[in-house]
Amino acid sequence: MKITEITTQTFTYTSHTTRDSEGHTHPGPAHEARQTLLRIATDEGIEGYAFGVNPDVIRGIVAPMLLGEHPFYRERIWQKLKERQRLHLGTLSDRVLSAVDQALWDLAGRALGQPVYKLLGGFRDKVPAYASTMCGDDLPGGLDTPEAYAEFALACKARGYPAFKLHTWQPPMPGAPDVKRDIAACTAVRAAVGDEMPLMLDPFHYYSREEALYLGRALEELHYYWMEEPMDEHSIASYVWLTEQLALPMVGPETAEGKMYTRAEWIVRGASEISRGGVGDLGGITPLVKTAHLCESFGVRMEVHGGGAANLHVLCAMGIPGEYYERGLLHPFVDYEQPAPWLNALEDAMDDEGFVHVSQKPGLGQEINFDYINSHLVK
Ligand code: XYH
Ligand code: MG
Repeated sequence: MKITEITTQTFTYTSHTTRDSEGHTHPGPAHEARQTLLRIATDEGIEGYAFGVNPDVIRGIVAPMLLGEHPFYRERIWQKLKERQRLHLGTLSDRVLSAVDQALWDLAGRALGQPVYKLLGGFRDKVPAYASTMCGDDLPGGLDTPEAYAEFALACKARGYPAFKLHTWQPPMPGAPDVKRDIAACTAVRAAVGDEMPLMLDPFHYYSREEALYLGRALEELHYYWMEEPMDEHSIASYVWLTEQLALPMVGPETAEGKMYTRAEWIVRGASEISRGGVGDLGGITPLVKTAHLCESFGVRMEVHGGGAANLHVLCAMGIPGEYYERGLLHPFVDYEQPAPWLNALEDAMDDEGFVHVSQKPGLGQEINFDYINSHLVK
């Protein structure tokens, strides 16, 4: 089998979320947005798909490297793309590698008639989800006050979520960042849901050591389950210092570049108790599985960053399983139970007990609406 064609299709859809100047998502007025489908085709008629690539990078860098390759040689392809990144980091990002790797895993599953997690070595078929909120805002009735977070946490608990993670207020929101306001929101949520529900905080990502310590000590008093990325993750020494001061587990790194290599450095230096990574951060399913095995070798749990089919398949194939599937980002004004316009079904439908079930369909199991895509193509 050989890769004979790599194409992209960019299409429009109506979005109800916007991004602020820092890139955080919030509810927003309906507006036209664009998405891109990556398609990898072979001489045997089997195809693999993924979403969210830059067509120019696929056409200019990726396609010339992959055409003629056997699509099952994912490790060789991923290594070649990783090496090519060195002088192309501005274009050949980990997110591009992630989409290409996901499409190759999807293709293999479709070719062999198996869901990806069973190709990886299945461990479980469902994962408990935690509710992961959008960042705070100033929308009346949104996530604009500590009481609003408490009310939303109760709604998520009633929906069946076994755990709840706050992303609190970030710049450019007025008054952000504010450690005391973060603590007020965490206190209100704990008071609302009671002492048993696991609660986590993912605050402003650039607090000082002193602010992060002050915040962590407050979360210990509130019996929070973990804290994530309170400081710049490029300073491993700061996280080593913080973990030495706190019993509260630190989870990371999430956004620090460097794939599984960075996760290895954090583990050997004791910068966090729980590791973290997702297909988007690490460059695909292939490196995320490498990282899961690295963590297992050190007896370290890895909490997977972000939702989506690819992350869910890896979560269902982990020997030391990440405890939760991150479902979100959620907000009182956003109906998360509606699938994306280009999919016929949610990738992460959750049952009443708070479990997300991995697809048993071949490949990644995304139910792609090709008719929708073809009728909304950008000319
Ligand atoms: O919006 O800054 C953010 C968050 O970082 C979010 O995008 C990300 O999904 C996360 O932190 N998840 O834990
Ligand atoms: Mg995070």
